[in-house]
Amino acid sequence: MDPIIREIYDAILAGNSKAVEAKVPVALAAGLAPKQILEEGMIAAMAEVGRLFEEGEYFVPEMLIAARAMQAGLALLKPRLKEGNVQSAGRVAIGSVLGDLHDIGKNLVAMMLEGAGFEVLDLGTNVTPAKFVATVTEKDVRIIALSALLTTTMASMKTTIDALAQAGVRGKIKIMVGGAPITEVFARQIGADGYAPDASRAVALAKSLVAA
Ligand code: B1M
Repeated sequence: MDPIIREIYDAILAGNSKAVEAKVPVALAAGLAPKQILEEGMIAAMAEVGRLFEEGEYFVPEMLIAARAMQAGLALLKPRLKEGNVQSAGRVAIGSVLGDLHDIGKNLVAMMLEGAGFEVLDLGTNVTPAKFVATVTEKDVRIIALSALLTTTMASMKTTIDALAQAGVRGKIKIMVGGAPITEVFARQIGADGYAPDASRAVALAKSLVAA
């Protein structure tokens, strides 16, 4: 691993936002690709945080401060993750489903979609099915993007899709889903139009859904 990326990785593990904010510009100035900083430094560090949590070495506070450090780094990478001169590709409403407070992956997907020219309405976390329905009814949304990180909140994705169908707006929009426990098979089972395993594939999926 590149030494600067290692420092970013270690700073996220330690939950040291200030160090992350100091090191990301150094890595960019050294010519490292934003994608490499993101994947090898930041996402890899969060995976390690998850492993340490599973092993009982980290607890919720450690996860939380690591998440804050990751968000600080993401904010600095955001301008560099955008593609240049892209035209509006459509409006996407994104949110972490009801019961789910995880937002780093959702924010990353939102950021990459914006970078690819989508207009993104970020509804935040713990978003109720009613809020998604109201957004479709009130805004000209082409895609609803649902994120879930917990096995227990996967069910909220189905509840949301069912609520959109019951409100009679399911046919107006495409629905994409993602998040660590989500699979292609699950997406099909709950009636989503597509699944993406990561943020860059979420962009490709969104493009194909608006073109369909
Ligand atoms: Co949570 N947590 N957490 N947590 N947390 C996990 C998810 C967990 C796997 C940790 C573990 O045990 N190894 C575990 C879930 C177990 C399970 O359900 N099977 C877990 C748990 C148990 C919990 C609590 C229940 C802990 C507790 O309170 N006892 C609690 C639940 C809170 C709630 O939501 N109601 C909880 C709380 C938290 C914090 C608040 C402390 C914090 C979140 C802070 C925040 O998000 N602002 C947190 C964190 C940081 C994690 C881990 C360590 C990291 C998640 C992350 O940000 N990853 C996580 C362990 C892990 O994932 N290895 C864990 C980095 C991010 C870039 O990846 O979010 O996967 P990810 O997003 C990816 C893809 O999934 C995909 O693209 C992204 C980028 O490539 N993607 C999409 C995501 N959404 C998408 C949508 C798409 C397409 C792709 O289309 C719409």
